[in-house]
Amino acid sequence: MQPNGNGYLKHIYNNEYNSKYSHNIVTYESMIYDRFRTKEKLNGYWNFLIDPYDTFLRAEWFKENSKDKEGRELPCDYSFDDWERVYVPACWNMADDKYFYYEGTAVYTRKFKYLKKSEDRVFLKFGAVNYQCRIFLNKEFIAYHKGGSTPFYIEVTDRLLEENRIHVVVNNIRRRESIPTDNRDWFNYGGIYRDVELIRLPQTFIKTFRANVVDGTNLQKIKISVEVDGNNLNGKALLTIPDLGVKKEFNVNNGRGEMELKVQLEPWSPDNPTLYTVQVQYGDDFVMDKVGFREISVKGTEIYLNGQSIYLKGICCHEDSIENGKALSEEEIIENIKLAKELNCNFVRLAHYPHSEKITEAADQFGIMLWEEIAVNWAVDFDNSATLEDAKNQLCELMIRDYNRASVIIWSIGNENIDTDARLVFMKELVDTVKNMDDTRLVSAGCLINAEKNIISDRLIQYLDIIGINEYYGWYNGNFNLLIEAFRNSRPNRPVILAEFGAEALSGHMGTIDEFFTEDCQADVYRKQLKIIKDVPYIRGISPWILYDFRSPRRTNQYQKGYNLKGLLSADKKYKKLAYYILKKFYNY
Ligand code: GCB
Repeated sequence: MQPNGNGYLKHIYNNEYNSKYSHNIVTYESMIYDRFRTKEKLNGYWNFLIDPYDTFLRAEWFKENSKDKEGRELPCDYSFDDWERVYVPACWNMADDKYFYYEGTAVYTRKFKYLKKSEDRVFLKFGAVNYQCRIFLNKEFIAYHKGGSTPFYIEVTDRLLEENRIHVVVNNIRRRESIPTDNRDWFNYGGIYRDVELIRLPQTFIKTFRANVVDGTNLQKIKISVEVDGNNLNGKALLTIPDLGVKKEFNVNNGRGEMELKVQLEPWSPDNPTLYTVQVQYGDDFVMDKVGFREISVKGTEIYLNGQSIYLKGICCHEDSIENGKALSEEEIIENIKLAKELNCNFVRLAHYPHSEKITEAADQFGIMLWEEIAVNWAVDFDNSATLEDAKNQLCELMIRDYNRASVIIWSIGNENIDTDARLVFMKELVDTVKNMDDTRLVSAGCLINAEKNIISDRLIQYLDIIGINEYYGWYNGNFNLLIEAFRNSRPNRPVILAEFGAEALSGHMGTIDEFFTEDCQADVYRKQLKIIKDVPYIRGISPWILYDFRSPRRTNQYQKGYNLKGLLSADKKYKKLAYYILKKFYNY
């Protein structure tokens, strides 16, 4: 093929096409408080195409050039409206068997109408797109986002027409330098799998809105703070909390305002998950949230909720579903929280990446404490400064999204990384990022026992509030005596949570305790683990691995068939394995 005279085919010689679309980066800085705001959903059927050669980007299809310089019609390699239609939000892997293992680029497109009303500004929100995402609106490249599990926002005020065409170019290739890195023990779903929405706002609007207890005040004082964006950065905001009889004004200066006030409140706790409606009016803008107020802290090896020592009775959970992949329905999300409650849990570890904000809202409502995590999992490219920036950005996006959720008590900055110098520097930056942005929660990470010395000695621990330990005695290591010794050898000066332990079992597969993949073997591991754990005074919580079986392409034996079977329930959540009842009983005290 020869490039023709006017250069229409020039792109086939251009391998630098990616760098053309690596600016317009959207980060946590452009996030907007949006819970309970009126939104217009752009969910529904979109046209969809897998584009393994990146032809959309290379040939700039978004420009819809149909003529050459002399005005002659050119043949066209796409017809957007005839592409297959898939539902958004969803994972493409679940749309059709032919996409199940697809990793690469895919293009989504649709048209939508926009009728200007009284609003002054308009923002486009994506709840989550895995992993890289480039947005083109009305033939222009407008945004680039990295990170597969957190929301991002783009102002489109001056770009919207009455009739609009949007293209979303998604790429879910696993990369060494990404967060998560290329290797992991879960399925790499792709696509736009959380809501796409338009948000209309006044010229000056409330960009961030936070409500929390002031630490160390015995729940006597709360703090409300806002950040305002727009022309009118000085004025008075009105705070209303009807159930506390609060109606008070506070000043906003240079776009920032905050107020601390004395209150007498019912603290939020798993047994009594009280939520208050908190509202703020500023100029033409109004925001509200349903907020639980609680204090979480550590002292010595104890964890305190509202001043009382607690034990975290937890379970880990992936965001996975047989039918919907990562795009859980609201019913499935609530079901997961209810299943944890039924297991007598007060705590869930949301592994290993940010789950939907809807589960944090459900946890607030039903009373479950949460551990939220970013996917700094396994062998991350710790020497790479771009990887660190990506991790920090995802962490900030998560913290900003869920700041008002009382249920979230722990930010986890990673899972099972080897204790190297580069990793320590990287993780210290993440700890500092948390401490700068949110001092109302605890920091942790899933760490490993030092196998050589058989002791808890990961250097990261010095920076954490709570030590998370993952260990698989009874499964990857059969010698339980080593576990007893490891706990005996260790003298942590802060609380430990066993953030993972477990064993695999195929639902209904019975046998002896010595036969791998039987329910009996899994149950025996739980029995032995719990017997050891309960006598270790510094262990202040556990979250065994895992609530229900989940997809993982690494798991290929005759029982697994593409699933990690360490669930207490089967993947469809209909069957409870023997170990489920053991843990449920252990928690029932
Ligand atoms: C782990 C990992 C988790 C795996 C689990 C397992 O330690 O944190 O991602 O799925 O073990 O089943 O091996």
